[in-house]
Amino acid sequence: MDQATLKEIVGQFAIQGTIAEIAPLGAGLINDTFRVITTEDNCPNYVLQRINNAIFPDVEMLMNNIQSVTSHIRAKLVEKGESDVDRKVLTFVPLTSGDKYFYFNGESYWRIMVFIPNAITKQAVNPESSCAAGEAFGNFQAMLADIPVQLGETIKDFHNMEFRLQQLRDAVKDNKAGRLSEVQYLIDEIEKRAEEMCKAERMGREGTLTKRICHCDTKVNNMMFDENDNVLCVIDLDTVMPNFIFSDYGDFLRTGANTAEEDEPDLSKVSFNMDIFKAFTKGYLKSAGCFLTPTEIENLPYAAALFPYMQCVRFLADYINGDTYYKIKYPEHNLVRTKNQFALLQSVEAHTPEMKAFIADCLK
Ligand code: GN1
Ligand code: MG
Repeated sequence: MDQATLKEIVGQFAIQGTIAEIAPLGAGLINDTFRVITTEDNCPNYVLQRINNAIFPDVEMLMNNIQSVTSHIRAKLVEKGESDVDRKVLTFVPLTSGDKYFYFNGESYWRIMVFIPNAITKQAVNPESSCAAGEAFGNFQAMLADIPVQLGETIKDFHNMEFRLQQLRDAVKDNKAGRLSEVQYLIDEIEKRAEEMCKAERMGREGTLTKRICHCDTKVNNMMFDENDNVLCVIDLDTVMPNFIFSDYGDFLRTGANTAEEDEPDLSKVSFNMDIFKAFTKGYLKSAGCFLTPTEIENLPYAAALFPYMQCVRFLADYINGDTYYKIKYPEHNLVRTKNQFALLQSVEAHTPEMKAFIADCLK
C-alpha cells in the first residue's frame, strides 16, 4: 500500500503531530499492521491496523468491545494507583469527525492506537517471563470479571471445539483444493481424539463449566514486555469475549512452551517445554487461583492439549480448503503448521501425568 493512501487514512484520526513515515509492523496472521512515526519528539508514535473484515464481520461490535475492555482496565489500574498506566493498557484514537474508533475508506476498516514506547514483544519466553505472563493473563481475566457491559462474540464459536471439528469435516467433504489424500493420516489422528477434546463443550452444556471473559489469543507475541522483562500489557484484543478459561491458559502454552515456532518444519525441534509449563502455571494460579473452580483447575492439562489440537484442526481445515483464512508464505505453510501442532500435541500427551502431579503439588 502506498504512503499517500496510508497517510490519508491516518489523517482521519485525531492523532497528534505530523506523520514522518508509515512502515509495516509485526507478524500477525489476521490483520495488517503498520507503525506510524511522527516527526515531533513530544508526540507519540502510533500503530495503524487494517481490520480483517472477512474474519471480523461486525467491526462496530468489535471496536465497542475493545473500548469497553480498555476503559475498564484503565479504570482498574488507576483505582489501584498503578504508575505508567499508558504503557499498561492500549489507547485507541477516535476519528476527528466524531467518537467512532474506526474508519472505513470505502475498501477496508482501519483503527489506530498509541504505540507503547520502549516495549517489546517476544516470539519466545524463558521461565521467568512465562511466570510473569501467567500472572498477567490471570490478572487480565480477574480485571474483566466485573465489566459492566455484555461483550459481543466477535467470532462466533471461535474456540468451540465441536464447531472447529465440524469445519474440518466439511472441508474434508468438499476437498476443494484436492489435498485430501496427502493428509488422511492426520485426519485419522484427529478423529481418534475428537470425543475427548470436545469435553469442554459437554461440561458447558451440563452446567459444570461456565464461561468468563477471556483474551482468546494469548500467543506469546500478544503481550508487551518492558526493558526489564516485566509484562506491561496484553495486546491484540479482537477476540476478547466470554469463553472457557482453557482458552487463555492453553493458547499461551501452545506458543510459549513449544520449543520451536508454530511453523517450524523440522519436527525434531518441536516439543513441550515443562519448565515453561511449570513457570506459567505457577504465575497463572497465583493470580487466578482464587477464582478458578476445582473443575477448571483439574482440567488445565486438558487445556494444554486442547489448544495444539484445535490449532492443528484449524490449520488443517485451512490447508484442505486451499488457504483461505491464515496468511501463508508458501503453498505448504498450513500443512507445516498442522504437523508442527500435531507433534506438539503428542509431546503434551506424553507429559500429562507429570503436569497433573505438578498442579496437585501447587495446590498443597
Ligand atoms: C491468529 O492474529 P494472530 O496471529 O494473533 C488467530 C488465532 C490463532 C493464531 C495462530 C482471529 O492470531 O486464533 O491461534 O493466528 N486469530 C484469529 O497463530 O483467528
Ligand atoms: Mg497477534
